[in-house]
Amino acid sequence: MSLITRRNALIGGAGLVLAGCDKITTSPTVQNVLSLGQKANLTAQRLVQDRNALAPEFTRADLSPRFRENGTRRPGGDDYNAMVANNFADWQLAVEGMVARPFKLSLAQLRGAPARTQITRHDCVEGWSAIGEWTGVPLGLLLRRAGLSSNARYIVFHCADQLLGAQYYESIDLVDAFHPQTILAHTMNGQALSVGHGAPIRLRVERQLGYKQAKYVMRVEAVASLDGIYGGKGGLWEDHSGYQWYAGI
Ligand SMILES: Nc1nc2c(c(=O)[nH]1)N[C@H]1C(S)=C(S)[C@@H](COP(=O)(O)O)O[C@H]1N2
Ligand SMILES: [Mo]
Repeated sequence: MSLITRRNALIGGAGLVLAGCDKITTSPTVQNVLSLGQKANLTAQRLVQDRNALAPEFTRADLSPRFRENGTRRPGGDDYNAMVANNFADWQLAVEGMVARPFKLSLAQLRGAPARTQITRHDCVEGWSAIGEWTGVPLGLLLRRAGLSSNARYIVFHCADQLLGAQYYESIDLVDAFHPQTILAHTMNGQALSVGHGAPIRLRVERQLGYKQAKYVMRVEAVASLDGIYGGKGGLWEDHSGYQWYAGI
């Protein structure tokens, strides 16, 4: 679609009418209005394009020899330990909230689902980066299967661990939720995801910083608002340390 068509669509067809009328379009006032509209449109368009752009992907030769385990390295509690002990055979991921058809999937079902593999760089706010290969189910696929409500605005990831005396959780908007590189990864560097890196599954949302990459994801919930979800700021670090909710790289 050309830029002009987009502009006309955005300003409700007025551009089409004006385009055929030299007298009006050459008047300075109308020129100003048009160029303002065009600027606003370009800004909006750039924002959307920026948000949908892919994060850089690398090759196996670029993989970091060591990928640090950060934050929780093993969730406490008998429940999690019991799940590790039987290889998450009884574990299920719940996809629920504002969806028409909530469902649960076992780890075997997730492993058998269509997957995407990507080699990306993880950037932690603490100042380290590492390149890893992630394989997992595109989140958008799960949300489509669940029939996401048109009132849903955010996807919340409920995790198995606590930090700073609070439950770890994270959230993203629908642009990131349906971004092609947003996956629930069950495999890292070709191996089942380890406990240190978030077993059985962890989020990869590649356009954002490390703390958004929720490990130990137990439940995916679609919501209309983040108000009333834990501290209300959309994530553990956002609630307790003032980190930005949108942590774009
Ligand atoms: N559930 C959970 N997810 C988490 C964390 C955590 O402590 N608990 N730490 C975050 C931070 S700050 C980073 S940098 C990455 C670290 O992932 P890694 O251990 O695979 O390097 O996970 C993020 N996701
Ligand atoms: Mo981090």
